[in-house]
Amino acid sequence: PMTRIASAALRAKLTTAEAAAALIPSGATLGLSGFTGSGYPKAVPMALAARIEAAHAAGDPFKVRVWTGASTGPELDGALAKADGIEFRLPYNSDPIAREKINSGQMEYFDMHLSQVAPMAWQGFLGPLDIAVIEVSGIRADGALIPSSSIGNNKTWLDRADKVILEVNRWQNPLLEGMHDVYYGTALPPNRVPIPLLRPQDRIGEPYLRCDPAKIIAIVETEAPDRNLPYAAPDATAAAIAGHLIEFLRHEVARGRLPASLLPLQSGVGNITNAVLSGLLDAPFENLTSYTEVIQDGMIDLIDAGKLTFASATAFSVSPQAADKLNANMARYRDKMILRPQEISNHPELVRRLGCIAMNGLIEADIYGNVNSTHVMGSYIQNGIGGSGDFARNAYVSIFMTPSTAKKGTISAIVPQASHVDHITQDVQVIVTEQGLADLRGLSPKQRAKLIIANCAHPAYRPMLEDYFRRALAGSYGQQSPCLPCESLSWHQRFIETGTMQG
Ligand code: 0RQ
Repeated sequence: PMTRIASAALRAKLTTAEAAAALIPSGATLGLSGFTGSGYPKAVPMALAARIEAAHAAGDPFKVRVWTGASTGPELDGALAKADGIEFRLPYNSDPIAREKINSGQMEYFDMHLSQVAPMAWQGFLGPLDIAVIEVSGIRADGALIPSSSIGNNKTWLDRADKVILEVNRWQNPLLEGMHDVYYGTALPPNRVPIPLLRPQDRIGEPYLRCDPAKIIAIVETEAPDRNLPYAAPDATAAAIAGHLIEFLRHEVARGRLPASLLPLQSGVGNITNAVLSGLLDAPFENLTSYTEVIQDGMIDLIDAGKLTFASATAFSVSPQAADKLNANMARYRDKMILRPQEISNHPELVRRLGCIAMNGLIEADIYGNVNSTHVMGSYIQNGIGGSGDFARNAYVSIFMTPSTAKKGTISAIVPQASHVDHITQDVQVIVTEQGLADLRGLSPKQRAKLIIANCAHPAYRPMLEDYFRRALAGSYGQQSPCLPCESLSWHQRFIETGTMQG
């Protein structure tokens, strides 16, 4: 097959994945590409995992530190976690093997706001970065790198790492070239300037990643698909959530609080938020745009239907079927999409300026509207905060949605007190479940509690919440956010002990 490395000087650095992995020493900090299952290196991490397993078998405690864009794929997080090769990882993870290692205490994990990873790495707060391992879709004659199906933190890893290993993946669509917009105008304080982006479709950077060729120690060619997971087909619960949310958006347009084409949409990860995008297919909104982190199946469907005119993100996060459709028709999609570094796709300045409508999933919310997006029973990490905090705090309107119960009804998603808080009540303006929607804007904590219990709680838990709130009002130390501290987390303790929150 034709090489995608147009630079003869760089072609001379071609080698095998095994030889590239052999250049990575134990204890190294690696900056890897990859964002929600797209654009992650596939061959070198697998070869590194094999090397780590052999080292462990020989009694050598080989481990590396892993920085990525966000979640990657089984060939990276899965393989390295399975080999017990990850000492520390940041940011967002959704790999099931890594999740088990983290929750059993075998792996350190720091779940950061995704917009903050690159600036904090650059500021030096995270320590030195030894080797960047980056997937690209090609290399130009002048050495410029053509990014792959995600950008994530690649610009920063390439800039900051002492050494660079590249994977050039022939599977990636050649038409990706030109779709990216890499902004090199960031600076550290006190030299920061406004980011000149006013609309989701604005181009403010260049289509290629720069890399000092002297730092490149190995290049590996691959031909391997991104491994994304399919989304669950929207069920009745997801459809009901989408219905309430769309009704709310229609109402906001009718009241003149949102333009008829809405504002740039941010849609979070997960089945529920993807189902809402499907719901928008039949909704009366036209000329929609999105300024978000990932382009999901639902957004591609909205583009096909002529409803969504433009999508800006840092990565694709699509099912295998949607990836096939995207790749077969890239010529049609490529001028309707831009991929940017995640510090720009998620930048608080830009989310606030554009007025994004943030729509994210949650694990649990309490009666005052504090949201837990990450920890089951306060201690077990599901995925991570991801970009939800970047968007929720800075959005025009911040919406969180969830089924009202989890695990076959044994868990209420609405609880007296959240067992962990990712989004404080001020960053949570609307909560939606299949039961209904609570518009919390401008309400005090007690007013919020009444609305959330009445509109969002499942009938099996609503009387328990009403009873708790009544007794909290009567017996609380203070009346601003009434609380019975010994009881407010007892639902979680009951679940841990008996397998259900039901009394
Ligand atoms: O686990 O599959 O083992 O049963 O969590 O839950 O209901 O399928 O919902 O896929 O929409 O994910 C918050 C996890 C929701 C996601 C979360 C269990 C549940 C199931 C998934 P099983 P569902 P979704 C911004 C976007 C944080 C990051 C973020 C998330 C699994 O939205 O990771 O927002 N968000 N990034 O059973 C116990 C509960 C539970 C529970 C759910 N109360 N107790 N388990 N689960 N609620 C950035 C972007 O733009 C991308």
